[in-house]
Amino acid sequence: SPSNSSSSFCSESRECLQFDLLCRTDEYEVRRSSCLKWCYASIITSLEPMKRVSEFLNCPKCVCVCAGVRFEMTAPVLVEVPEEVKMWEPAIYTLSFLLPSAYQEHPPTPTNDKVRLYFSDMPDMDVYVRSYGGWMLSITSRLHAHLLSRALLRAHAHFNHTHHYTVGYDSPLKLLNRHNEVWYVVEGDPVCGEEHTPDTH
Ligand SMILES: *[C@@H]1O[C@H](CO)[C@@H](O)[C@H](O)[C@H]1NC(C)=O
Ligand SMILES: CC(=O)N[C@H]1CO[C@H](CO)[C@@H](O)[C@@H]1O
Repeated sequence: SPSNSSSSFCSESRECLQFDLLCRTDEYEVRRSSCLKWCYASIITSLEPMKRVSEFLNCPKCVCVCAGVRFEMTAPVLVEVPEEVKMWEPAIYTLSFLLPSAYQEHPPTPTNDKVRLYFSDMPDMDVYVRSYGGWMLSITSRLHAHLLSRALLRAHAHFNHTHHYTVGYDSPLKLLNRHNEVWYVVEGDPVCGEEHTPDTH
């Protein structure tokens, strides 16, 4: 289930996604998160999609309305970004946030909000993660996705190339020590690089 804030970068939300750290290299981490319910909305936009994330994270007192129910925000907020899109071209981005633990068992019934919202189970998932600080703009997010994919190719790690996730933890009100991530979904066995694998002999 979601955990209450524990990791250092989970500083603003009471509940954050819990994960197991499988391994870490100088360039990325491999994490495993278990199957949980997320609230998500697909938006077609040519606007800076990260602006939408900021709007998502900037709701009063960190409460968001999903399916007519007001939730205290959890972290992180995920944006699924298709790889093939050229910047500023309209594209479908899917924004998701983790349902608080109180709603994991019985999510509310989706209603017709302005943005149509859905609930879904995200399956157990291993992801390659690169973290960065500062403000999450499309251009920085794409740069870090590019750097992560380069590192993964060098490591001969297999991952799903059709999309990456842009991952935000902080509301726009937080000015210092901001934490953002990009994720690629692991395909096959996670690759960590020999020197850093925990069970190296
Ligand atoms: C990669 O992700 C896309 C979109 O989620 C999915 O349709 C596709 O099946 C995935 N590819 C593999 C090999 O799992
Ligand atoms: C998973 C977990 O421990 N959730 C708890 C987080 O904190 C709230 C309020 O303090 C509890 O109600 C949850 O059970």
